[in-house]
Amino acid sequence: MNEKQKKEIGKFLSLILRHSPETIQIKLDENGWADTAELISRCAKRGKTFTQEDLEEIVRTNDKQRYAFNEDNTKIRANQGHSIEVDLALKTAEPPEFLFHGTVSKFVEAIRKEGLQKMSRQHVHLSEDKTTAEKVGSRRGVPVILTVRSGEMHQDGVVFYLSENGVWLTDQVPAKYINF
Ligand code: HQG
Repeated sequence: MNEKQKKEIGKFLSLILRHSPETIQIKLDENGWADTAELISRCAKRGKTFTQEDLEEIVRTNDKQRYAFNEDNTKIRANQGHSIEVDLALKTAEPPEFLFHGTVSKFVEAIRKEGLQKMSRQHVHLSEDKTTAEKVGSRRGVPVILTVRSGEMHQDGVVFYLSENGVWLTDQVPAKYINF
């Protein structure tokens, strides 16, 4: 499996495991897990052919560690980024003083008014470093980086979660905690 194929399968896995498992008529359990063997066979029926070993390589080498197996590799799920409701049993954590969010200028006015909202996902996604936030923003155009005063939010009682792959998540960020 070459890099291009790995990327293509990875994107398909994100679609299935985060947004629409019904695309291949698979069911995720309440914690977001899909049965690995069933995933492989249902993907194959849709022309996305890969083996268990391919999948293990994708999970191991994915640039953002987007997916995880259970202890015996019989189940797989996405570590974060879901739009469907799943209980990831996310761990709460104390955030650093500042976290970053990459967006684009056309959203800034709304963010000034409403703060950062989770939109179609389960959480607002924040990064620990500006470079990552820049990459996130670049998906939509010229990135605009917002600085979130997460330490202050935490002091005020707002809960933060840290996903298995190091993404900071929270329910919303009121505008008063954002440095534009
Ligand atoms: C914006 C990728 C208007 C927000 C990335 C963003 C990330 C508002 C967009 C992960 C708003 C939502 C998540 C408001 C927020 N008014 N626009 N009040 N509040 N927005 O994709 O953070 O590569 O759901 O700025 O790397 O861009 O897929 O969130 O532009 O970690 O693993 O609404 O997805 O990860 O977009 O990206 P998204 P995001 P993967």
